[in-house]
Amino acid sequence: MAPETPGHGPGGGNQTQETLSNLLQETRRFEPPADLAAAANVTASAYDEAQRDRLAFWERAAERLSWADRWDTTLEWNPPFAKWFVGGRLNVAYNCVDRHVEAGNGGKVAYHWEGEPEGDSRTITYSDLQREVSKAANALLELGVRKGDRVAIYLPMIPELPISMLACARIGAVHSVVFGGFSATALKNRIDDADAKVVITADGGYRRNAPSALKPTVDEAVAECPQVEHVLVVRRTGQEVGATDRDVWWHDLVDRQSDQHTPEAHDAEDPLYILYTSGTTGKPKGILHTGGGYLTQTAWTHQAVFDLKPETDIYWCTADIGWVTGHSYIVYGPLANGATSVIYEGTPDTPHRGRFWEIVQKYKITLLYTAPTAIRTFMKWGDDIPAKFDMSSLRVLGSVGEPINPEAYVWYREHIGGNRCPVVDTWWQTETGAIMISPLPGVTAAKPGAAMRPLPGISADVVDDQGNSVPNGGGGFLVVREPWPAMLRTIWGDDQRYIDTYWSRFEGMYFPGDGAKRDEDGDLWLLGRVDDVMLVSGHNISTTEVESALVSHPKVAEAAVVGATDPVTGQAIVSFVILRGSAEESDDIGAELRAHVAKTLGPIAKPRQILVVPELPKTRSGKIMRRLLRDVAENRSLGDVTTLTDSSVMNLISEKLPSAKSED
Ligand code: 6R9
Repeated sequence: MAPETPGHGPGGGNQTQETLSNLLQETRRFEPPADLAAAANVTASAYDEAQRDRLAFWERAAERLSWADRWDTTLEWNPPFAKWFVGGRLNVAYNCVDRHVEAGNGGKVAYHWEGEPEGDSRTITYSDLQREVSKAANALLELGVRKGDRVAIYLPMIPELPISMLACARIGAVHSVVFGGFSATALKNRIDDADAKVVITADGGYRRNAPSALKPTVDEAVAECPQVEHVLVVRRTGQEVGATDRDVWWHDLVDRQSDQHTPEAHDAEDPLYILYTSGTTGKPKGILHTGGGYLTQTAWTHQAVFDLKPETDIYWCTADIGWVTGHSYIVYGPLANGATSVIYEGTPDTPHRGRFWEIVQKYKITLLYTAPTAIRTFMKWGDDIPAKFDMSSLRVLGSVGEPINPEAYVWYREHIGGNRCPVVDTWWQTETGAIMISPLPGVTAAKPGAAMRPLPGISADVVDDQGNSVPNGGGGFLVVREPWPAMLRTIWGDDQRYIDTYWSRFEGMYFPGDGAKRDEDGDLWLLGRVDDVMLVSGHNISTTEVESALVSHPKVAEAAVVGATDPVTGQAIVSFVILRGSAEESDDIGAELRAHVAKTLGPIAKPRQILVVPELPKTRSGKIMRRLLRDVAENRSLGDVTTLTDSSVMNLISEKLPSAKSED
């Protein structure tokens, strides 16, 4: 979701001394638990080591993997094109699967898979995974897939999804996973852009207590994709599927394959996968990742940020594998580390709103990684739901996807983590491939809402409009100054767009499109997309700070704010809020919340309007789409709604604004 037009952002080009206001003051601190700190995988010395010699630090991280041939050059940097571990050769699937079996851990569980229908579960050991991946690799070879070919994967959250990805990685084919909620047009565009010759899908998956079909969408998409030679179909729901002459059932083809396959080593810089960003507008960008650097950083960060102890931890990342979080922290990072993970197919409210906590209790999850959108939903549903479950197994909690409001962080810490577990707020992107900015659970005295410091080996900074570092207490643009192993290598088929989108705003720096501030202690706070920044009476105010102030009111579960044109102040702040389950909507809630924001952040940030709404528009990966709220607030007809999860939400919101009309 990086900007299409670098140069948009705080200041709108008309720069004053202040790039982005720093309004929110937060004094709460959470020290790492002493026992965790004493046994932590990574200690404070890692920062010094990486500081002394960044490349040597990443070499040591790469040495955690098994290489067929060691690299001769750690980094080849022809800005903005990076190559890591040049000359090195490895097989990513071997690293994720076979080497654990060879080390005697074949009986260890790789995945506890939990289907949405209760009681529908599967346990997959590393030996099972080795056999399944080998069979799938042999099947792809039989279908004519060769090294470098692209395979589109459009599957629900079932074991065949990671198995398919690993089968591609094993033979050197490039996977392009398309989130199972995307439309036929979106799927077709992605198949075309990557020129995929095989599509792997299923009849359907389970969602909200019902089978939800996938195959008809694939049929519609591939009808217009002559380059697709085969469609490999997993039977999951048993729904009727229309058969075409390109279709082949997974159980017919894969089940009869040999479960032996010898992985060959691939170049560290051979493509591993393409993943289209969850961008809100424009042609999707195919973010290209390669094997060696990507696996190095996902594996290192996963054991560092979650303090993973593979022998004892049970880890659960609730993301969909269709997003980068699932690629890096359900599939590649955890498997490279030999972890035991849980994969859950369904939604958090099926068959009841305690499903997540029931899963935590059932598998005795120790490490949990989820998103602010989910945490705010749980806050809205009420504290009594998680209270019914035994979650004493948990020891580290993670957050990713959006800035986490301090109040949501504290709620997560208290109601899920029993005030015992550190919360790590991890900032990164599809483009960065792996976590970049995050606390370390055994080192950092964390502040609620702050991603804190760049991880060892990462040179992130906050700069002003001219690209100069802002002093402590200042806000501006987040940038990365040095290449990192898991960075995107380019946009698939479009080097120029890669240069324009990420490397043109600031000379020699990667610009992710996010705003940030560096507080008085030098710690980093992410402030949302710079395109969303509001310009009120000459001040650049981030949506994040105002939203966090609203969420800090006991009646508010979730908030989204936008700047709407205002004759007096340039832009005025319009807020959309969802109340907590326990709060009643009263006539004076608007006045109460406006006063609360003014008191928390100062009068400059006081919203002009507060609208209580039942839902907020979100992307399919759960990020608030402020652009559409801006359309509502400014009485415009709605822009592109194709990436919205549920377009009826916009009608519900428009009804709340008497003067606004939605033409959706
Ligand atoms: C991993 C992922 C990337 C964008 C990113 C930023 C936002 C993600 C965040 C965060 C604040 C965090 N974002 N994590 N903002 N704090 N901890 O989400 O990838 O789907 O590509 O989105 O998400 O705006 O630029 P992706």
